[in-house]
Amino acid sequence: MKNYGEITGIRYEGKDSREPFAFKYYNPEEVIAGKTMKEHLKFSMSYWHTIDAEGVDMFGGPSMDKKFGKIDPMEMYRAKADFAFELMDKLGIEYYCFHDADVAPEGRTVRESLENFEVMVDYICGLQKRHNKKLLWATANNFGDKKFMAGAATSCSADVFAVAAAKVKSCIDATIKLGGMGYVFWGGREGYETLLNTDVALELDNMARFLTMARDYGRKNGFTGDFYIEPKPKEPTKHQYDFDAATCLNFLRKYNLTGDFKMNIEANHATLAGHTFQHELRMAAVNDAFGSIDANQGDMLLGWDTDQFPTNVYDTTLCMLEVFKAGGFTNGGLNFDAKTRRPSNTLEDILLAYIAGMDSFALGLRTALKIIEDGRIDAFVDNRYRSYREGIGKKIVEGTTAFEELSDYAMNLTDVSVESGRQEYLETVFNNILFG
Ligand code: XLS
Ligand code: NI
Ligand code: NI
Repeated sequence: MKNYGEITGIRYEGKDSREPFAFKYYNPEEVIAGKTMKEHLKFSMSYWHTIDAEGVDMFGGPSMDKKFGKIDPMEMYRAKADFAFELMDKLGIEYYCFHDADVAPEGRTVRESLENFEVMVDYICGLQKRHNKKLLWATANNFGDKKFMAGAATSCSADVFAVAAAKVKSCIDATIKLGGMGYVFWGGREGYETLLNTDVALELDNMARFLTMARDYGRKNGFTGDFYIEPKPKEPTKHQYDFDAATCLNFLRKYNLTGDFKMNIEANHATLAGHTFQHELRMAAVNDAFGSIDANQGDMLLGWDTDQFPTNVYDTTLCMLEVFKAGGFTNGGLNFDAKTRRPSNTLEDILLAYIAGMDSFALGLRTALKIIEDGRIDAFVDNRYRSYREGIGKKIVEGTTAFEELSDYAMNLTDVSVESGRQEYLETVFNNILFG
């Protein structure tokens, strides 16, 4: 196999190619359903997993070295940034996402860290222009440092709340400077372990105060993109406040934050919440909050966030169907919040992992379109609800009936029956479309 340095760019070679460093299904410039594949999919690189994570887990240290031979922290982060943009070039990825802590070294004080961050944002701004890349979204790492051990916006300490605000403020500034169209809030440690030490009412109110101030700051300073909440049910805390899309939407409604905030749905978080990926996407979409996607997959036998590169074509197909139903991406995209397995520890593995994820989503895009074009599944659903298009059903939908009339109607019914849902049949239709 070639080594990383020899690989200039990953090209589309089609499904019969045996070249590991080539796309089999992702043909970026190919136009399908009115847009290029690149425009449909809007792939993004996650800085934290790709550029920083070195394979550390609970049982062992790094299995990779991403220090690029540097010792001076600022020099190291510049080398990381150079590598990041070179990697995006090789893969033909247009977008990227980062946390403040991914792109700059921590200083000894809050001030020093923010200054390092600002310097690095300028450096990245230059790279972004030279390499013609775009920031999909940024976020603040308000969970890693020990000061965030009891949360950030939901910490018991007002000083920590203020530090979190300072970090989000500078990340919003960076997002504006870099022309980013999204800003993510993943709850990090916003949640709790036990009610014996927790004032849930105050913590939730404070989280809303924090998000409201962030929204106001962003809008005042010219941020016109979307704010996203990324739901996750557990990990690191036992009860994460942003459990799933429905929980987040309820929170946003209670505190009048809908409109500015949409969902960033992560596949692995959906399954941790006991939902399917497509369920979470649909819940977001039907509540006008479909935003962006953290594309990865979990392992159904493991109960944690394994953040694997997505290779399950059923899931990518169902995901892309939801993306189409939601009208496609506007400010959002498909961010690979995914990392190679610890033993896949070479630079080539990073390329191969992205190729796997991008090809799986390209396949998902192609198969989702086949399902839409075939039309059998949509027609089935449409027909299943036809009773709401006539008679009493029409009146229910139009809001022109009431319990008195419904009761009279019901009492005159002699036979009440429901048609079969035909799930197994529909599953074979699905397979038939996918595999011919
Ligand atoms: C962690 C989250 C995180 C967010 C960004 O589980 O997925 O990586 O995407 O903070
Ligand atoms: Ni994520
Ligand atoms: Ni995750």
